[in-house]
Amino acid sequence: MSVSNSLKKLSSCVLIDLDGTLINTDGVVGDILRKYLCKYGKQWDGREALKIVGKTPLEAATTIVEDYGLPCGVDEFNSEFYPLFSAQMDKIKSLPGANRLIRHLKGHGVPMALASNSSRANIESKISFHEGWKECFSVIIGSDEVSKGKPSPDIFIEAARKLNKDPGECLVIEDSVPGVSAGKAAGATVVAVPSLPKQTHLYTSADEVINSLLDLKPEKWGLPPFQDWIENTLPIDPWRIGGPVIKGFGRGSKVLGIPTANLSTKDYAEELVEHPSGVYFGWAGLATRGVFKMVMSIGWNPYFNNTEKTIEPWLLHDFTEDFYEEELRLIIVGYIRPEANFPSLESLVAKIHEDREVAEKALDLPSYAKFKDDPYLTK
Ligand code: ADP
Ligand code: RBF
Ligand code: MG
Repeated sequence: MSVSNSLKKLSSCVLIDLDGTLINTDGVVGDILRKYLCKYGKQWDGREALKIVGKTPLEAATTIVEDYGLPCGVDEFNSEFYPLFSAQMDKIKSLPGANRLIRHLKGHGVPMALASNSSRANIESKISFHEGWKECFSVIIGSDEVSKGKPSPDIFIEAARKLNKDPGECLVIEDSVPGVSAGKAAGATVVAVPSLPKQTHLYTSADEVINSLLDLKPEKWGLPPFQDWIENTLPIDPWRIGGPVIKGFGRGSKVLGIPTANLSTKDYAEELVEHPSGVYFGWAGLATRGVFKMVMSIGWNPYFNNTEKTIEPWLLHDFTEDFYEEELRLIIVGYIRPEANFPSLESLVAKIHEDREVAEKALDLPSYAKFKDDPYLTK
């Protein structure tokens, strides 16, 4: 999957997809379709999302009309869907790390093109809600400006041409399978950031598959490195979550020797979209016991291949008893790494202990230490 260093082409510019890569369009589309399909007595099945990711608007509409057997034509569907979608466009949020990435590249003078299967007019409307984005792109190109949308390479070839670059000098960043195919067919280097979980196996033609934009290492592709990592940690906007400690799979202490006090993910569905799965750290408060350093995983635990996402903080303190059902408060202040799979339980455990050391040390840095006294932890 990853190319060896000797074969690796260095990039001097970036061609980036919009929906699912920089913004969470699927969230809003899903909300609209859920209500819209009700009208026809149908139920929106999140799994359909897989089929429409990366398609042109016409293809996506055709798929929905056919799959749900709607008694309307594609044109009628579009004429009803688009006004609903336009009215909600301001609610489409940027994805984790999107702002950081484009501001970093812009700041270093890296030429950037926005290359999307959506129409030019739609792209312009969507990015108008994100301050400063339009100015970051010297080229914007939609599928209505070339003869064929992705997976055809046309969009990326045209974007490169307008940047006066050879596609081979371009790094494409894409969330969808058709987008990755388009980038490779154009001759570009492609980093995939799948927008749907557990789909890595579908992206074998990409040069690299990363979990979120937070994991992009621009220097791997000849672009300027991010400078915001501090001692192997990436500061994030502090994220406060809390609730009663719930039962997990009973594996933490038993199988790994690492107890994790699980929190319910139910109340945090929306915020979890804004925070990719991965290993994070911060401070944990238990009203009657105090405030402790904490390192945690959020996600599906690839080694165990869970079907449900879990939130699992390991409090860095020896407790003499369990504290199930007690109110646990967390302030998550930094990111360490994506979740990974491991060849053995020992190597998973060793990695978690490495995470613990990174977190323990980082939390003494003033910029992270100051949150220890936050009233949210114990109130
Ligand atoms: P579960 O799968 O139910 O989460 P674990 O084996 O992971 O079970 O154990 C977690 C429980 O252990 C927590 O809910 C908490 O009550 C207790 N516990 C004891 N020490 C710690 C610690 N240092 N960090 C987190 N939880 C701890
Ligand atoms: N599980 C994984 O499958 N992959 C990981 O990379 C991973 N990293 C973790 C990092 C930390 C700091 C912690 C506390 C847990 C991590 N786990 C990971 C989760 C571990 O599998 C989980 O806590 C146990 O399965 C208990 O439910
Ligand atoms: Mg646990």
